[in-house]
Amino acid sequence: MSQMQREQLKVAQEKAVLVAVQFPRAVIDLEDRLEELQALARTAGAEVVGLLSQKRGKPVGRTFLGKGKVEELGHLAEMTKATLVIFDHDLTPAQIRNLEGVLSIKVIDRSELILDIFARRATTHAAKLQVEIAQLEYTYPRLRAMWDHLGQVTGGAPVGIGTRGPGEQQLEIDRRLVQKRLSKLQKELDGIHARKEREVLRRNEDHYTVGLVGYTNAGKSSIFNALTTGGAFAHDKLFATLSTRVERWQLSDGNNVLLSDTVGFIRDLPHHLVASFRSTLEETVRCQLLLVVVDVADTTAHEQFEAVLQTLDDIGATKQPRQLVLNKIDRLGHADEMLLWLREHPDAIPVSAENGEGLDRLAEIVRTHSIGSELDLELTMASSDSKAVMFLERRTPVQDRRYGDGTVTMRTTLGARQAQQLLSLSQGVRVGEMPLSELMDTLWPAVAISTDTCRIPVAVRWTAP
Ligand SMILES: Nc1nc2c(ncn2[C@@H]2O[C@H](COP(=O)(O)OP(=O)(O)OP(=O)(O)O)[C@@H](O)[C@H]2O)c(=O)[nH]1
Ligand SMILES: [Mg+2]
Repeated sequence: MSQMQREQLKVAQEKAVLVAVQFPRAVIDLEDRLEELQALARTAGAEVVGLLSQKRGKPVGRTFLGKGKVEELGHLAEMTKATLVIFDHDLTPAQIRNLEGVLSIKVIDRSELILDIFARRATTHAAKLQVEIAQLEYTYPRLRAMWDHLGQVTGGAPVGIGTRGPGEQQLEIDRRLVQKRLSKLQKELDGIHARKEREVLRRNEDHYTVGLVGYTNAGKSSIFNALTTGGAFAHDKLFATLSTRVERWQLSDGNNVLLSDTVGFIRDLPHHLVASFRSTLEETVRCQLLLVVVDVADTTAHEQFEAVLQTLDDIGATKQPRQLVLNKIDRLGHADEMLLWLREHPDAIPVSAENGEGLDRLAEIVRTHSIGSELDLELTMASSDSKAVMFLERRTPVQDRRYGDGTVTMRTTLGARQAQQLLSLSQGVRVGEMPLSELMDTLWPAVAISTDTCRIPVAVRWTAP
């Protein structure tokens, strides 16, 4: 079934004419729309042979474009020997049917194109499941509508309509079978989802988790590779990454966090795709800190940033603090663009995954988030308490050690989150005569410790008397 679905949508090796329409109040220029559509089409493996654009008040019901424009599209397709037309808009099944009737070549919309890319790139079991569900939900109803039409034009056996043409066998597929398939896939995906959720919960208890999010091609995987031992697939194609990868990010002071890289966002992401990719996004959405990566060298960087914020809201990633990361600064010709960003977002960190610029500063900010508000403290524990001793030696800047009767007292700087980690390793750490566990709320205000409500931690420095 999944093979069949993929074939129906195949865009690879087709010669495509791209169509974009500018409606009033559109936030993105026609040129930028077409450029992104070209990148999507190429990513899907099509050869772009022609572009057609138009500015108009609203779409025409039957064919989306006006009659004259449809004719123009027909000529363009003929001249360029195109085998496929891709619209930068979602079309209704009826519009697709009408357009294909007039043009006599395959027509697909932006969502179908994105689904095709996802289908080609999905490698993990979960990703394949998710794509198939989205295809069954989005594409299947459209194919049914078309089959009736194609059946009429070709006398029952639609041929010569390229890969969208369903073969006879496919015509026989019963809607009920598809429903059955859908519920089987959904059940399997729910199982994966539940397992993921448990994994994420456990991970967040043991580690501080940081997620990279951003528009597709912003450079998330490149940053991920620059900061960890790598292994993420980074490529100048849209949707290079389709599953989530988690690696340890070793910060310079001995602390480490878990960094995750995930699928990129795009404006007007097909609704079904967002829904079915929830389990992939879940790992990132539940991270304790989100690094929102923007490709500042892209002409539509601001619109991309808006689309990312919108998607984060849509998927419910609203609780954790966000850190804006301005990537690809090596590609900026002049500083103006960056200054604009910094004026609006003074806390943003400019970086280049390509040459490493700014990554140290990013690490420093993440460190501040991950260890929480810092306090200078004198901590006493049994010198045989190796877990606590090792933790403090490795993770904190111990300034001096005094040994007493089977005890050691260390002067060091400890963050709120580190204190929690320390407590999970040992209950025998004291501040003076008081157990550290009883002083937590007094030393660090509860708000700085809770992962949900944590905002940028205040750099508290307080020396125990
Ligand atoms: N010049 C320059 N190119 C970069 C930088 N960061 C990433 N790139 C390039 O941008 C392209 C996309 O990078 P990726 O890391 O795959 O982007 P992504 O955000 O993971 O993309 P998806 O997985 O598709 O969402 C690749 O060709 C990278 O080499 C940078 O700082 N400077
Ligand atoms: Mg990626």
